[in-house]
Amino acid sequence: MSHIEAFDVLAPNFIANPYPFYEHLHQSDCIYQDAVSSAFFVGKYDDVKHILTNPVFTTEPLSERAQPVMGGRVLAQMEGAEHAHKRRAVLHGLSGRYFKEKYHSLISEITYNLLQPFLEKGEIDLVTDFGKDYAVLVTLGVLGLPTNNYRKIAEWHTGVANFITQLDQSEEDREYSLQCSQKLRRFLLPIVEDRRAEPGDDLISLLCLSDEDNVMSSSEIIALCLNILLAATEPADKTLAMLFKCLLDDPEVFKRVQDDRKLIRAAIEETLRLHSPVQLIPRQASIDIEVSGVLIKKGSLVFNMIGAANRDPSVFEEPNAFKLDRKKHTQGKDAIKKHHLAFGTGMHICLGAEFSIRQIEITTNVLLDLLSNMHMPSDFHYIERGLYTRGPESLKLQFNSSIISAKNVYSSPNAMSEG
Ligand code: 2IO
Repeated sequence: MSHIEAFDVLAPNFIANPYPFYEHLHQSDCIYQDAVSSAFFVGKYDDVKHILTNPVFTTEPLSERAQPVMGGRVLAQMEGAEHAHKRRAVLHGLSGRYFKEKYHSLISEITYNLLQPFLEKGEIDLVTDFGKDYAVLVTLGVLGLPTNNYRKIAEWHTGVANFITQLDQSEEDREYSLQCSQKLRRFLLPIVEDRRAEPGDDLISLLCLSDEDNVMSSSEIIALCLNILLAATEPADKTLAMLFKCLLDDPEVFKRVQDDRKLIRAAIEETLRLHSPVQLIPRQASIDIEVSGVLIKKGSLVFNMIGAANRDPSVFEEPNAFKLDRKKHTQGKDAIKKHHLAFGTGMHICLGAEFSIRQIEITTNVLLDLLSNMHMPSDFHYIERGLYTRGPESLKLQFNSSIISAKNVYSSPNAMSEG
């Protein structure tokens, strides 16, 4: 193992821009062990992939990081029959069939409704005016939860998310996060019980109904709901805003995507690789084990640095460049190997991956339809935030819009559903 300068993941310069550090990790070709916490930081693509697909590395860190605010175990902490059954139930509720029947029109309507008040102004902040509400509303829609009080739910969700993603929370903030979690669970309990008695066609009802031999208790369903609320909401506004930042930074790419909407998917995938909204995936070694010549002792905390692995120069040519055609150039048997790790990999690979790409694709289509001549104001100061989950703090856009055509296309509930 070659040597690497000490670094501090909580230091302001690391948080402001972790990518130079990641580059350094790749250059020194090593796994870094923090002297203070003795945690390992893994940045090489092959090492991260190896760790995430090897069950010797467990998801035990989540029992401290997530379980207290989830009110139970998250899917990533489960295995065997329980994992298979619950994962299948959620995947079913997010499947293509429901997407066509419900989610497609739900997502385009939410997008249009949130956009509508800004169309005349010709200006919107894609994160603070749009993305935060958008992310919560889509998740609430999928779960079939009422949206009249969605700002409250968003507030509770933020409290819960902070517990998990802020590595240096104060005692006071932790207490607040736990209160948010409790409020969310109190809000969900009567709804889950109602759905059990009188099922509808939403995801909570599907979870109540799924598989007679494996009936889930209300507290299990509530923990799953909190898991879904977090996993679906937290990365959504970040991915959308990062995508538009990438498009706006490269007018040629923007025009190609604008003119050929089939390219939106490739643009989303490349955004996820280059600006992974989930930057860290923690694991714990359950035995002494060597990775790339480094001994990782039993019980060690291992941070898989997704943001680094996805820019590994030995896997991705010109790793810091946004290339719309990247996938085309990684054909053959290496194609799978070279897929980015933004959704993780192995048995706990994100179950919402396909749903989330379709979600962002629909919203991007609506934005491209309604807003023309999009640009960031010249005095806009761009800042990214976050170490565990990361994204733009704000993304100011100015544009021209055609309100008349917008109303015709998006205000009727069935206008966007596919035949
Ligand atoms: C509770 C970090 C937003 C998940 C999670 C820590 C478990 C799991 C993930 C993603 C994204 C969140 N891990 N979703 O990385 O459910």
